[in-house]
This record gives sequence, C-alpha cells and structure tokens, in this order.
Amino acid sequence: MRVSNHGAVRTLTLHRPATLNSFTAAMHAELMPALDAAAADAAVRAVVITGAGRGFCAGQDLGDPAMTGDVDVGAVIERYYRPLATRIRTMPVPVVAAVNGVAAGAGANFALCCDLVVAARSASFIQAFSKIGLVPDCGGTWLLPRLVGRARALGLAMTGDKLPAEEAERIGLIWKCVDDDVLMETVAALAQRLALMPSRALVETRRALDTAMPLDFAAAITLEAQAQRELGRAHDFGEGVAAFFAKRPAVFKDR
Ligand code: T3D
Repeated sequence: MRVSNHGAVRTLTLHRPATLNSFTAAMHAELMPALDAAAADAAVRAVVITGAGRGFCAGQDLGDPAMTGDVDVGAVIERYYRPLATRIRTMPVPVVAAVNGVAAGAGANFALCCDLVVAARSASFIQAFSKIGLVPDCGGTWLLPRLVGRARALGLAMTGDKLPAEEAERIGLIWKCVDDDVLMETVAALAQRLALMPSRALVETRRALDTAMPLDFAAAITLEAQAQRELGRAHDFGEGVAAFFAKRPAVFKDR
C-alpha cells in the first residue's frame, strides 16, 4: 500500500501489481488502518483509491493460504470484506475510485462501494464470482441492482463477463470513463474539487440516498427533513449562504 497526500486529498494505492493488486490478508491489514487513519484525520477532505501497475484489483488473492483453500469463506467475508465495504460506505469524506485497469470479483465491488468511480478506457469490471462458484460479495448483491437494475445485475453476475469501462459508464455502473492518459489528472481535479466542498453535507447525501432506497416517498422526504435540520444548524450551511451573498468562494470545514 502506498499513501500520499496532495493538499486535503489522500491517495491510497494498492500495491501488489504482480497479481493485479489482489487482496491478501496482509493487504487488508494495511488497507483498513489506512482508511481508518484517513477517516480520523481532520485535514483529509477526500480520499482517492487506485491500483499500481496494469490492474486496479483482481479481488481475493486465490492463492493466499490465510484466506483460501480449507477455510470458512463466510468467516473470510465477515473478517475482511464486510468491514472493508462498511468502512468505505461510512467514510466521513467522499471517496473516489480511480480504476486504472481490471477490477474483478471483490475488487470490482470494492470500487463500486466508492462514492464516485472514474475508470480508464482500458479498464474493465468483472463479477468473477460465478466462475468460482460464489455470489457477488463486498456489497455486490446490494450495489449492482441499485446501480444498473436487476436484469443487468443478474447478467453481469451470472455470466461473469468482462464489462469494458465505456459500457460501464453507459449503463450507469460508474460515474465516468476517461482516456487512460488523463485518468489520474481527472481524478485529482475531481478530488480537489470535492475537498473544497462541504464534506458533512456530501456524506449526509450518500447516507440519505442509500437509506431512502427501500423507503416509500413519504418516509424518504421525512429523512430529508431530518438531514436538513441537522445540516442547517452546522457551520457549512451558514458559510455557504454567506459566501453566496458576498460573492466569494465558501470555506467549508464541517466533517
Ligand atoms: O475466501 C474467498 O475466496 C472469498 C472471497 C471472495 C472474494 C473474491 O474476490 S472472489 C473473486 C476472486 N477473483 C477472481 O476470481 C479473478 C481472478 N483473475 C482473473 O480472472 C484474471 O486474472 C483477470 C480477468 C482479473 C485478469 O486477466 P489477465 O489475463 O489480464 O491477467 P492474468 O494473466 O490472469 O493475471 C496476471 C497475474 O495475476 C497472473 O499471475 P502470473 O501468471 O503472471 O504469475 C495471475 O495468476 C495473477 N492473478 C490475477 N488475479 C488473481 C491472481 N492471483 C491470485 N488471485 C487472483 N485473484
């Protein structure tokens, strides 16, 4: 794992390029504390996750004896993937995935857990689970139908076919597909922009959207009112309105 900072943006780079950054127990043991540290650091206002080399993440390292073979796969999920997916979805700042290459299995759904997914044109997404007799994990069963609908979710998950980044953008699985040579600069600009925005409101937006999914309209707008009540009392709302009338950029600080 490589960690770097540019202003208020922290970038975490998965670094096992020889196996397309597939997850080992050791990599999980670096990634979770790195995410926790970013969450705890008030100076961090956006997080970028990417991969070293030609892949983003090929999911579970199928050769890691600590996690494969004669092990309880349910226990592996409970110990590693459930906390990872939960950590990403509850980060106190926006998280952007810069998908530089293939994202397969839990690596694909790890990317899709992020708030905004930007992929290089040469990248692809593979729900590889069916090929080894598993179901989509790392949040995949929840995310896929919500992102692309049941028909496409089942198509992707049952076939395990490779979905090119361009097609992933077209069907709404990801936010954007960009040319390979501008991926990192595009993501850097996006993350810097998010870092200047009201983090707490962005994170409440994620929570409100996710919570509203199974609710009826009345319950969803009740939640909106609750969120606005809390945000309306916070610093960033006052600052945003003051900056609007003063015709100056707002300086947000809530998390
Ligand atoms: O405990 C549990 O298992 C439960 C947890 C489940 C969560 C999951 O993520 S299950 C899904 C696991 N992932 C996969 O099944 C994907 C396996 N990989 C692939 O299908 C292909 O590698 C890709 C389609 C991702 C990329 O293909 P390609 O042709 O671009 O690359 P490659 O040649 O297959 O891979 C390059 C190297 O990475 C190769 O090693 P080598 O031959 O150069 O020494 C390959 O073995 C290695 N590699 C790729 N993925 C994995 C891997 N090694 C270990 N585990 C991997 N997942």
